Amino acid sequence: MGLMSGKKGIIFGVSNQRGIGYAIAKALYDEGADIAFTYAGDVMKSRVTPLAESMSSRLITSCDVTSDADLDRVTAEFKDQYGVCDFIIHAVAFANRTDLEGDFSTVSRAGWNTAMDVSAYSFVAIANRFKPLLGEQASLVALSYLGGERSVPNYNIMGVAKAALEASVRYLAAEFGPLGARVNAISAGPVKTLAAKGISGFDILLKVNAARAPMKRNVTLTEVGNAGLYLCSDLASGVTGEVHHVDCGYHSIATSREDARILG
Ligand code: 0WE
Repeated sequence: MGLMSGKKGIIFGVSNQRGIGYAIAKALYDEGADIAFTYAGDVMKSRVTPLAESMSSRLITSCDVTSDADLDRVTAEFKDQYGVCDFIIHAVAFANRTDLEGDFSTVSRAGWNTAMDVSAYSFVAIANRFKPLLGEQASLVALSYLGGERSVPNYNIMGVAKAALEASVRYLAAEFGPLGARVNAISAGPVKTLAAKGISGFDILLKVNAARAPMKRNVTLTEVGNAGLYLCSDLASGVTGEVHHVDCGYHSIATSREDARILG
């Protein structure tokens, strides 16, 4: 009996085999979960479909999370196909490339709104629509990053969006708790995924994180996937409103031994 056997849910934001969304989906699938997948656009359709089929998915559908009509349709499709929803994974984020470099204060109103809409509001909009479908011990999980709590060079508007996402996790946890549903976030350390491709300074960021983290390395996709499995499973039945760091301990240090040595 797998940890997720008999549980049905949906994942937003799988992009390819090297992403965090896929890593979580795989960890859930390997424990018996029945997973619906959404993709944004035709390029993603061709990438996500074989991955979803490899997990015998019963629903693979398009979803632009900035479209209320799409969210309504996807919710209806899920209800028709599965009836009850036991878990929701939100692994969606987007900011304009130009807003992920240079000075934070140059962000435009439109750039701010895009990042907040795709990366934070969408989680709340999905949670609201799926609320009537949630099973008795449902679990909602969003993906965050330390840049939502502290400034990280170039993360800029995405940091503001992750702060909003993490606050939304707490408000949703308060609202959904009485229904028996839990709402949490995973704050993953940096991982070299499609979402990180071409981001200026990302390789340096990976080096800095590995050098300073208590575990002296970066987190793996499998580790983030397993954390997603834990939060979705009944092993985490007492956990809600939490931002769970899966980052080899990087968030927990202020000054590393290396910093002290270099500057001392
Ligand atoms: O949340 C993220 C990245 C999300 C993301 C990625 C892109 C790349 C392509 C959002 N929007 C876009 N827009 C694009 O056009 N991460 C946690 C990964 C990440 O991104 C960074 C980081 C880290 C870490 C950007 C700057 C600095 C650090």
